[in-house]
Amino acid sequence: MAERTFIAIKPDGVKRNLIGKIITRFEEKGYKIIGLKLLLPTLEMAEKHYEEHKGKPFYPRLIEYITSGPIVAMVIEGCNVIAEARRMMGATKPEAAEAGTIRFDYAVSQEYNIIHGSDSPASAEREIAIYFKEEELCSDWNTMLEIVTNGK
Ligand code: D4T
Repeated sequence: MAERTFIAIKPDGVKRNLIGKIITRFEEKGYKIIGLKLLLPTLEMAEKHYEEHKGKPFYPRLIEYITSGPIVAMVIEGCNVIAEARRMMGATKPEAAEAGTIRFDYAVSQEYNIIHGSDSPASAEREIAIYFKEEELCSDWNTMLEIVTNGK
């Protein structure tokens, strides 16, 4: 069944010029990008996004990090995309991430780990709503392509 998930290339990924490489992995896998923007997360967005971690020792640094520079926020769609995108990202700790995953290939720290992806359908829905309005999502690509290629 087609699902949607929220993916963010975190500030370290953007600063390290990895936007294209990371987006390419999801495109080449076959997922459809239906939402895409570069933005500087506000404190309010960051606190909403990471509310489950509020009170944990790493929370203040996590908020500082995620608001320290622009992120690339994305919504991607496809079969089992929530779990599969997490598998493509690899474990939170890069040393535990499997070879060939994004975190294995590009990250060395659990704290600065390049990418975020929703971990469940409920998180995906909640996180998408923090960063996107429903009207900013384009899921009718095939129709748009028809128009472009057939002039209809
Ligand atoms: P995110 O949410 O950023 O995609 O990461 P994960 O889903 O893979 O991991 P998480 O929710 O457990 O952690 C959120 C975020 O906090 C940082 N973190 C986590 C940290 O700095 N120290 C820690 O001990 C933990 C557990 C890394 C990711």
